[in-house]
Amino acid sequence: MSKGVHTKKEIEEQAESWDFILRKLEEERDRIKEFFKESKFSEAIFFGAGSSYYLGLSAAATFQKMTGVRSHALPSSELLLFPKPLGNKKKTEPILLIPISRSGKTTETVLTLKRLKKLYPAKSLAVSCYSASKLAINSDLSIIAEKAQEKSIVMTKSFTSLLIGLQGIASIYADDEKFLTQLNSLSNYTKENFPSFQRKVKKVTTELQPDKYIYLGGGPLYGIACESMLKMKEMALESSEAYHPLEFRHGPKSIVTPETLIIMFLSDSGFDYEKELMREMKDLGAKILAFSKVINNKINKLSDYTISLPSNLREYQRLPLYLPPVQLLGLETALKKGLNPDKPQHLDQVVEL
Ligand code: F1P
Repeated sequence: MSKGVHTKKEIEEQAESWDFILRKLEEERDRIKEFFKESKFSEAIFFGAGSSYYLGLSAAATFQKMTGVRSHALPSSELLLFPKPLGNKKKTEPILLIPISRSGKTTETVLTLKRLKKLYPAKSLAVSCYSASKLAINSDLSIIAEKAQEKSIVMTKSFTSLLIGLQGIASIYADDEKFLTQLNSLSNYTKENFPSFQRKVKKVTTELQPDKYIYLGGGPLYGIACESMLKMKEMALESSEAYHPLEFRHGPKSIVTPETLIIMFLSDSGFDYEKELMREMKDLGAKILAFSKVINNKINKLSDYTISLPSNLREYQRLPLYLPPVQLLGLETALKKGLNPDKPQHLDQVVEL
C-alpha cells in the first residue's frame, strides 16, 4: 500500500465529516439547550491531550467570545498533576467541563474528568469520536463525531470535526443561528478550494527546502498554529514551532534564516501588527506563507505564498478552514522525504498510561 494513503484520504474527506457533525448537532439541539438551560456556569474549562489540547485552545477562545463565559484550555495532564484551584469550591454556579478526546480513552483526560467532578460543582460536556468510550460514558452529555473516526494515527478530520462540533455547541448556547449557518458553509468552501490548496502546497514543497517551520497565530488562531506545528512534527519529523505572533519578536526570531518558512495566520484583530511583523521577517530573509482574508498588493508583496480565506467570516468563525492546507503541507513534506505519515515515528493512536 502506498505511503500515507489513510492520512491522505482522511484529509480529503474531512468536509463530509463536517456535514455529519453539524447534522448531529441539529438532532441533539434540544438536549444541548436543556443541558445549558439548567445551569449558569461560573467558567468553562476545556481540556485534552496533544492535538485535542490544541483544539481546546481554539474552542475555548471561540466559546468565550460567543457566550461570555470565562473559558480557558489546559492540557489534561496539567489539571491532573498540578490541580490549581479552579475558582472557589463553594461557588454555587457549577464549572462547565469540556473534555476533548478523539478516542475517549486517553488516560489523563479520563482521570482528570473524574477528579474534577469530585472536587468541584461541575457539569461535563464531552466531544469524542466514540460513544462507548470511558470519557463519553462518564460525561453528563457527549457529542460524538462517528464519521470523524480515523485509521491514521495523527488527527486530521477528527480535529476539524470536533472543533466544528464545539463551535456549533457555542452557537446553540448563544442562540446564534447566523453562526450555525456560517458553519454549514465551511464544507462547501473547503470542497471548492481543495484543488487550489493542493496546488499551493505542492508549489511550496517543490520550491522550498525549509530548515524550520514557524507557525504564528494569535487569539483563537494560536490553537491552530500549535496544531499546524504538531502536524509537521508528527508527519514529516521537521523542526517546527508555534508562537503568538508578536511573541516571536521577543527572542525566538533569533533563529530565522533565509531557509526558514514562516506560516502567518493573519487575524482580524491583530492584522496591522501582524503585517508589520511579516515585513520584519522578510527583512531577515524568511520565506512567508500567509493565510489571510485580505489578499491585496501589500500582503502579496510581503508574502512568498498566500492562501485566501472567506472575507465574510470572522477569525473565530473560519478556524477549521486553516487545517486542510497545513495538513497537506505536513503530508506532502513527509512524502517528499520518503516517510509514511500513516506510521509516524514513535507514535500510537491512543496514549494510555
Ligand atoms: C489524541 C492524541 C493526539 C496525538 C496522537 C495520539 O488523543 O494524543 O493528540 O497527536 O495522534 O493521540 P485523544 O484525542 O484520543 O485523547
